[in-house]
Amino acid sequence: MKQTRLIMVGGFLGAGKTTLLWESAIRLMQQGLRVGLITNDQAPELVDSELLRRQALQVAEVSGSCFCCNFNGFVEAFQRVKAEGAADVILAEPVGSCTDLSATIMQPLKHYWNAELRIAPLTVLADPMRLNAILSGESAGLHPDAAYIFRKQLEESDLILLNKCDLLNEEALAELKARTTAAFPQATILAASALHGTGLTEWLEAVMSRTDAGKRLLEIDYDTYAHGEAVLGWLNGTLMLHGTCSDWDAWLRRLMETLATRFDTKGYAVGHVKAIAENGKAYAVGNLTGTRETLTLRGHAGAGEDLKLILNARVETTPEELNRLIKEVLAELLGDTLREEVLAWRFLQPGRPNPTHRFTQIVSIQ
Ligand SMILES: Nc1nc2c(ncn2[C@@H]2O[C@H](COP(=O)(O)OP(=O)(O)OP(=O)(O)O)[C@@H](O)[C@H]2O)c(=O)[nH]1
Ligand SMILES: [Mg+2]
Repeated sequence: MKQTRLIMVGGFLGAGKTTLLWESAIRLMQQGLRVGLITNDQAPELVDSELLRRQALQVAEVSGSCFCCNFNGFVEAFQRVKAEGAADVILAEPVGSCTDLSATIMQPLKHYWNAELRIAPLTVLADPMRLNAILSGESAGLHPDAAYIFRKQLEESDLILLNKCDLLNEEALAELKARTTAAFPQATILAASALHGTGLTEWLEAVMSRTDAGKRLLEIDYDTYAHGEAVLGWLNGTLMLHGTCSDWDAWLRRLMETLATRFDTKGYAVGHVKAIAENGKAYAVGNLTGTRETLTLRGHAGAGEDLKLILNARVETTPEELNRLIKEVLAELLGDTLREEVLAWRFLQPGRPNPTHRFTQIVSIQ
């Protein structure tokens, strides 16, 4: 049986996983490989899936819980991707607040699916600003239990990819590499900028050739882990906005800036708030991965009468408060000239992680 290479890319919310998957998928396809992607979230209506599908990539979504709590859903997803596209490579992105993947995903995959899959080392992406704070024993603006998840993700990794290296000078990058190596000696440390495409060749070489997946099992306190997830309110919404707007980019910018300012004023730490504004083929994307200065916008949605807006927010507050605040901001920005039609709207608090499998021994493969 022809084996499919499976590359799992974890890491905290906003670390750049989807950006890396997108850029890597394109490179692999340019080498003539057939590539499938699997995204994951606590609820459907994902900006990530929408973005990846816009690049004509084949995407399967596992939503409703993380991969580890829905192992069978993950297996169905990779089988569907394989069947539909005869994929040579599958790139998979777990929820950014998920950890203990080695025990709950990597070991069961090696145990049950070794004949079908060649599993790459577990890569964990890290945002350098957050990582620097975590390495200094701080919580990177997050609740200490959310910071605990960030640390555990790195602790169980086979390979740490320091992402967003375009934001660091050479000296700062060398220092971060040295500190990361000292703190997480089990992992290979590589650096990249998923956004600008640097460092990806070396990472792709490692994950396309190595099979030392899941070399380490975590010691983890599930109460702290569950609380670290539960401090984040989660909101996924899809809206159609009707009414004439001469500049949807400016509208999206105002939406993201207003949200950022409200979260900062209230002292609600942001995991990741992302929005895609789609006006037919044209689209713009906004991302907020912390306080207001982390806000970025790209793409162009132009002008027009109808806009599809998908909004995913993971913010440290209750889901009810997150819903109230986002609805309030939307109402302000819609004013009298725009009308909203809600296509989907969910807000929730992630439930306690309850893995389908949890192996307590490393599975060795030939
Ligand atoms: N400067 C810089 N920004 C990056 C890089 N990679 C990703 N980003 C930005 O980081 C933000 C988050 O990127 P995503 O790829 O959505 O992050 P993610 O890890 O998939 O986030 P979740 O799915 O919410 O966990 C976006 O604004 C990206 O443009 C990078 O190499 N450099
Ligand atoms: Mg993502």
